[in-house]
Amino acid sequence: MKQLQRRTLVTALAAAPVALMLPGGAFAQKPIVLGFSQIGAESEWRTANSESIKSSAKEAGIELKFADAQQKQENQIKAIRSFIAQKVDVIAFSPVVESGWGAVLREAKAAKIPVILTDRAVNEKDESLWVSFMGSDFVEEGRKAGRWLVEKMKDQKGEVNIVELQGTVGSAPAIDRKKGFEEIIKADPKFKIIRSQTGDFTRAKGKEVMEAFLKAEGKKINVLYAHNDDMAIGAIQAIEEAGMKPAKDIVIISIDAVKGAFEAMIAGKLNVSVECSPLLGPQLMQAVKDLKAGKTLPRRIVTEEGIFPMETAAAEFPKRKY
Ligand code: GYE
Repeated sequence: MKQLQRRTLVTALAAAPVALMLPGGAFAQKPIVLGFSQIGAESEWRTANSESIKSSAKEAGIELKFADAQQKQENQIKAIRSFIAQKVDVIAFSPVVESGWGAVLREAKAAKIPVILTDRAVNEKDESLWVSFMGSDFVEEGRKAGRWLVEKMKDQKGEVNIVELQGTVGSAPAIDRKKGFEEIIKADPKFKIIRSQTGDFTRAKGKEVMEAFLKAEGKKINVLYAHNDDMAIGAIQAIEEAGMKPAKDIVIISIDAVKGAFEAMIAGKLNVSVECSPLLGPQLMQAVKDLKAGKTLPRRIVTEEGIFPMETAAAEFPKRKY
């Protein structure tokens, strides 16, 4: 070590608070601090996503400040403001809805704190407000659900009456999963969405809204398209309580492919689940490290995913990680 460096080190040492020194005399490197604003704990998907982020931060040695917004945008905005005030190194968040983020994102930019979007997109015009967006292609997930249905019903002559349980109003996955599904089914006029309402991505709401659908339409319903597994699982309960057989009297399609969906498929109550991976933690931590190392991140990092029809569920189940 050169003389000058040593002197700087000694000076730094003299000034350093005790917390900076590790047992054994080595210096603790200041960890990267990541502020993460999570939507809530509305679904099995979300729980797995939070778990992935927490465990991979620990593994990567990144100090994580984790805030749960209980599905409220105002809480997310508050959390992001507090991360800015605390001068974290990087902010990441999963925006509950697409719009209304401009002001807080401009505040982060003014404070020179890079923002990474995970899981859901925002619809702000100024794309310089975030450095990267990582997550699934929700439109494609909707298309996969639609293609599966078109194939399943290809020999059906009469009308196919569909009820749809939408995700959170104004959220990217609700908007895009609807869009992708409709794009595919509109090719054949026999497919009709006769009811469509939000179940807010939760089991309880999925059940409640399905009860209302059944009351209004009863046996007319041929298909349920749920924007996530939790709502489908809630709806399955409603269908059984109405004395009908899920996956037989009503064909059920959902999205996420969480463990609960596999259990339902193995039990013969859910026909298919389109995969949407919540395991974004490792790639988020890598991105945070890359940013701090001065690298430029790709603007878009898309998650690779598949589709699991009921017939494949038993063989796939042991391999599932969420
Ligand atoms: O499909 C749903 C969750 O944004 C992809 O949010 C996520 C969705 C997921 O509540 O279960």
